Amino acid sequence: MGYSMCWLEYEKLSKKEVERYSEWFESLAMLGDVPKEVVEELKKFARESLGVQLRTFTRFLKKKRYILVGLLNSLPFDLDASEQKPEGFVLKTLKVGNSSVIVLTGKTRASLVYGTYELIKRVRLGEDLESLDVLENPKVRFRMLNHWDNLDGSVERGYAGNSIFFKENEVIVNERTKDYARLLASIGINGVVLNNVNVKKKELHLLEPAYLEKLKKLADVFRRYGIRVFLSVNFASPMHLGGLETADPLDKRVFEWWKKKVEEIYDYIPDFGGFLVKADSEFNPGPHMFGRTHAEGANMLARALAPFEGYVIWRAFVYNCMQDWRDYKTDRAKAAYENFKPLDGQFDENVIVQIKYGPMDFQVREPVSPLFGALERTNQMLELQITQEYTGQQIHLCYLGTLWKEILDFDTFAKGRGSFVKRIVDGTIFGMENGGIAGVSNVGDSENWTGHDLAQANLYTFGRLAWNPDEEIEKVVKEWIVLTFGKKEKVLENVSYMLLKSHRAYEKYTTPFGLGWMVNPGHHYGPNPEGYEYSRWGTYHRANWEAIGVDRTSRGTGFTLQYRSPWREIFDDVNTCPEDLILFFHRLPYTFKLKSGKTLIQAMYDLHFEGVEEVEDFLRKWEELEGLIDQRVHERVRERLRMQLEHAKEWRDVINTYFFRRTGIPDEKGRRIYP
Ligand code: GCV
Repeated sequence: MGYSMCWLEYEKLSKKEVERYSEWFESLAMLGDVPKEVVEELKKFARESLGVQLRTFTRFLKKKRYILVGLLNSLPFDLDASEQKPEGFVLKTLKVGNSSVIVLTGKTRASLVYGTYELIKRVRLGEDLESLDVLENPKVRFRMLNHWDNLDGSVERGYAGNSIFFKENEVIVNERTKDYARLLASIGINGVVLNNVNVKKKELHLLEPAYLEKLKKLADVFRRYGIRVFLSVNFASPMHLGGLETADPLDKRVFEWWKKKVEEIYDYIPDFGGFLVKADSEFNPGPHMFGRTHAEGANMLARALAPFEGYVIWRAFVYNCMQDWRDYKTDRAKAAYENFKPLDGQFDENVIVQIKYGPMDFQVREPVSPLFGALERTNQMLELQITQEYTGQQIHLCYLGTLWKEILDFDTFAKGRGSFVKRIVDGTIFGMENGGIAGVSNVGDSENWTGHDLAQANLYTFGRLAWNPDEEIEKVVKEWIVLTFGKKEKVLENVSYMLLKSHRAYEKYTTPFGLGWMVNPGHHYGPNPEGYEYSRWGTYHRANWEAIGVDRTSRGTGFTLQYRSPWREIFDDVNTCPEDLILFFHRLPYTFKLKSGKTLIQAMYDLHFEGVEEVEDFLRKWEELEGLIDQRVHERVRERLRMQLEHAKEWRDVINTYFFRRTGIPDEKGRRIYP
């Protein structure tokens, strides 16, 4: 096969487990229309993990134990389904005559697929099946992966090989496509954007019949697993493809062109999800070019898609990327709010505004974007970056679940206490039901899909949190480890330790205190304290000999004023601002005293030394697992951890040296810093 199946490798279970579970998996009763994917998956698991052949029947059985699958309306008995949403499933162990039956049911094909993976997962985690009573609904409507894949097979910000969808301008549909769909369905993903948001010349043609025909084949595979496909589109497509001299959203000819195009797409892909649009952003065309608003642009596309239940996902990543570094008034952090807040209430129902988690761009730490909670009458989708552009590019171990959890749990106070980001994207706070969570995919055609084997945990966690943002992160981590490496106590202990500490460690040895950005321009790997200091991207820290940071308070750029109370006051005041964001919001002298009593500069030095020590610790913990984990995986990860350690030292020394040379303030502990 040439690639692993990540958390879906069905390894043989122990003898005791086989005894405990196999009877269930000998017989499957199917009532009505049961997707073949469900049967295939159950058979595969029964065979590979339990060593039994699952036999299928289309009636009730006399067996002591068996599984019964059917859509809710095919079941002859009444299960209270009032709480069940279209994608939700029920898993219930019932007594039927003398039999004990695990009933898996739901309202749609997708619900049965989700329930199948849940049942298998429970067995692999060693859970009880005798008294199942599960009703699970996804909390979030759109659970999406955004691929930044290009037709030539390259992946923008991809660190796991080439695209699994495209190669040399061809669309790839093969066994791996199906396996990818299986992986995604097993974590509840229901939408995939196939191509990069930067839609360049070649990718424009994805909207043409020659490509649509091939994309149809991809969509046919995904559909069977409950996943709709979406495309990123270039707003100026009517000009490039349709020969119009304008793409003005209010021009009738433009709308007609899109309408026709959309009809054509749905001829090929009847459940096509819709468009993702990066407009007026980083040189991509958009409605501003024609003097129109983002709402006018998005709604025009939305009206073409509405008859087919298609959606427009419109990115809020809009800012001036031609800033002059000498300009102290413009603050990039303010841009998304300034562009979109005034449009609240103007977007159609099938438009979703996709907002990056922070106001800048996927840094290791940023405050949560103030746009969440500011938009009250707009569908909102949270955008996370699973691919590790600024978080170590899948060379560094950087588990992102802990960060994502903090973001989802952030209380915007939009409608008083409890207005968490997760409650906004799940529609609870403002009743906007078409919300979602999108993650920029970290997948490529490498053997382990994600480059770093442990980066699979990020993909897994993303799906689990998108399905249920209330899930406890420790539980998700444990699940992933057991499903991936089995139940060995030591593996569980060491790997969860490593994962749970890794984001903070990365933050410590790179850019703590919300600084961000001190990376090499372009590829964004490795330290470069002034790499973005004199450029046009609006990402400055303005360090001089006595102070560092941008004053984003009400006395400075005013960014804090975009937050609701009490955050605006909390962030505004240096005494209450969370210290891990203190340099995002404040400009401070290096001698500023932190709550610990340390000066900022000393804390900066300390964190950098600590961060490297933590990576040494990760490496030790991993070494201890030799012989307990598949040898090839063990070697691959060890190799990456060694590189991480080297590169973490580079970060430590470059950043510490930079600050020492700026300030002349020595490390109190006398450690080596290069003068
Ligand atoms: C796809 C950052 C990345 C770009 C990316 C952009 C975006 O600027 O560096 O590669 O483009 O974000 O999210 O649109």
